[in-house]
Order: sequence, then C-alpha cells, then structure tokens
Amino acid sequence: MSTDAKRAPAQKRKDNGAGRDGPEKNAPTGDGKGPATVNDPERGTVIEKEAAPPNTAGTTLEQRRDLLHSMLLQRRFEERCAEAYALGKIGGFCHLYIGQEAISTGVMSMIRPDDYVITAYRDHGQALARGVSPRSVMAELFGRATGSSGGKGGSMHIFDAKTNFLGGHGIVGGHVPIAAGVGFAIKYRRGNQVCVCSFGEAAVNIGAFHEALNLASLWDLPVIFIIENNRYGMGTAISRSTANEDVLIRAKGYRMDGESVDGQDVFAVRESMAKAIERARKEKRPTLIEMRTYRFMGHSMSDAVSGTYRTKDELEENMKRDPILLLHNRMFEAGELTEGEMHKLDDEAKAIAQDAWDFADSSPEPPLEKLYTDVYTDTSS
Ligand SMILES: Cc1ncc(C[n+]2csc(CCOP(=O)(O)OP(=O)(O)O)c2C)c(N)n1
Ligand SMILES: [Mg+2]
Repeated sequence: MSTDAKRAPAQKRKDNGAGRDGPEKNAPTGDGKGPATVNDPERGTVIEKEAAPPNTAGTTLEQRRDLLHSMLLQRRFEERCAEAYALGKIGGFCHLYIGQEAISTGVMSMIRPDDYVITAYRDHGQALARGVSPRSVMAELFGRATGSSGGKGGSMHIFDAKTNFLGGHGIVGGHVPIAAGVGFAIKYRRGNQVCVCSFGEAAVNIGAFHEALNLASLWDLPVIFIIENNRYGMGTAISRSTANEDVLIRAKGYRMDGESVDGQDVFAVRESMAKAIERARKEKRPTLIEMRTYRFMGHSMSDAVSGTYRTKDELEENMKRDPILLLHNRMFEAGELTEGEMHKLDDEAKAIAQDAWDFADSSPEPPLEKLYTDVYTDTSS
C-alpha cells in the first residue's frame, strides 16, 4: 500500500469536502473532547462545528486492528462485487461504498448489538461493518435463496433482523421517516437503544427528511441521523443541486444538535458518535451529523468512475485520503503495525470475500413458490 497520504497537503473544505489537516497535526485543545462551537450570528451557537482533530484516544491497539480489519473486509468484499457484476453474476443496481468505509466502521464500532441501523442503497459496507454475515450479503447480491433477503432484494435491500439491520432502501430519503418510527418505538417501549440512520447529502433536499427530523426533535426520539456527504448525487455535484451547501444547517431548523466531521478519519467518526449516542441514551435527543467523505467508484456499477461529472485529478486528490491508508499510516508510524501484519489482515479479508463468493455461487436461486413470500403482510385476521 502506498504511503502518499502522509504527504497529502492539507485541504480546504471548498477544495475537498473530505479534507482536513492530517491526523494528529493539530492536537486537540483542552480536554480533547469539547468541539468548538461557532458564533455565527445567522446560525447561533447551537451547532457544534469543526471539532478539534481527534486522536486515537479511547481505542486499544486491538480495537484499532479491528477497525482496520473491518475496513479492509468491506474494501476487498466490494472489489469482488465489482468483479462479479462484470461477470454477470450480480444483476440490477449495485452501488459500491469504496472510499467511505471509515463511516460505517466508526459508527458500527460505537453502537450496541441491540441498537438499530437503517441506511440507503449503498449498503454492503454498512451491513458488513454491522456484522451481517458476508456470505448472506454476497448471496443476496447474487440473487440466491441463502441471501439476507432470500435473494429477492438484491444489492440495495440487505436486511438482517439478527443484527437489527433494517435495510437497505432504494428510494432516496425514503427510510429517514422509518428511522423516526424506530426511534418512536424505542421510546414507546421505554428502551435505551438508539437508531442510526445514514443517507447521502442529496437526501437532505427530500421532503421526507424534513418531516422525519421535525418529528424526531419534537418528540425527543433517540435517532442519530448521518449525512454521508460525498458531494455528489449520481452525477450531480452538491453545488448544482443544493441552495445551501452547508447541509448541517438543516439541524438548526429543527432545534437539533449536530456537528460536521471528517468522515475519512475513523476516529473522528467514533468521537462524534460517542457524543450523539450519549445525547440519545441520556437526554433522549436526536442528532444530525455531517460526515464529509468521497466515493472512489462511480455512483453505481453502470456509471463512469471519472471523466464525466468529475475530473480524474479530483478523484486522485481525494484518493490520497483513503480511509484505510490513513489508519494504516497512523498505526504504522506509531509502530503499531508492520507491513507483514498488514498483509496478514488483508489476506484474511480477501479469504472471507472469497468464501462469501463461493458460498453465493453454489447457493440455489429462490424457488418460484417463494415469489410472494415476505412481500406483503397479511393483516386481514
Ligand atoms: C426519490 C428518489 N429520487 C431519485 C432517485 C434516483 N437516485 C438514486 S441515487 C440518487 C442520488 C442520491 O445521492 P446521495 O443521496 O448523495 O447518495 P449517494 O449516492 O451519494 O450515496 C438518485 C437521485 C431515487 N432513487 N429516489
Ligand atoms: Mg452523495
């Protein structure tokens, strides 16, 4: 793995949505926990913004290796998805998460098994990070009966009740009100779980997003809304679709706390989650977090990687902040990881992806008589 990221220049937000000063360059001030608040007259001081760059505090070496392993698994798994798609083994839509793995990894590493997760169609990495079996994810992609949704959902509809993974949803923003509903159910049952709901930045212009945030705040629901801001909705840059590119400002409209963090830095993701989880469990309040990231592949498998709506130079610049590379470099420089250990972790990830492929490829297709099973619920009785 190249170490170019070490030399990557600090990026200004305008130039690089995922960019921030390199890790550890600016040590956190004070106790390292308190994010700076912005005294912007228009926005007030409610929204915490641009938290101090986080360090690795709070993680053990074993946890850091697990974080690296989780990201590597998602990357290697999805590289095989691209291959399987090209071979015609995966049909329909297929949206890869490559480049955004620090978000799924950081988020899932902070929540409990009894918490709930709901996401959009770019869901393979989220599912794997949550602990959904790689075999059942790959089999779902292959449209096989052993898949997480019986082979009838496909790439966009991974669902796994065992891990409280509530999808995989194809309609932009359509699942955000469902997250509010889950939050309401938690509150109604007097539970102290949280519901984590992630979506792309284009979803903040959808009406359902606003309805959900309004109710979540009004009813004090324990939902953590995460905007994975990769700066594009299909081939449309955020500057061409969104009147106010500061998507986090949406939080203020609903009297909600939130912050904007570097989504390429798994530790920044974890720190923001720690605050949001505490707020949800103790204060029963929702949070909106913007995680700035970048996708390294096309919008979906049928989309060009670059050269149409974004330049190759832009892509390459952003790939210097590959989340796996950043964590690798940080651990390598701290003497916590040798190249040999990195290769071992990588080989393990590749072996799991191969096993998932073999399992999916040898699984049967769903039988015809299951065509209507799990499609509608019978509410007549
Ligand atoms: C309501 C609705 N409108 C349009 C589409 C078509 N569509 C699919 S993905 C997408 C872009 C969404 O971008 P974003 O929310 O930023 O997520 P990303 O793909 O970047 O992860 C659009 C417009 C859709 N699926 N649903
Ligand atoms: Mg997007």
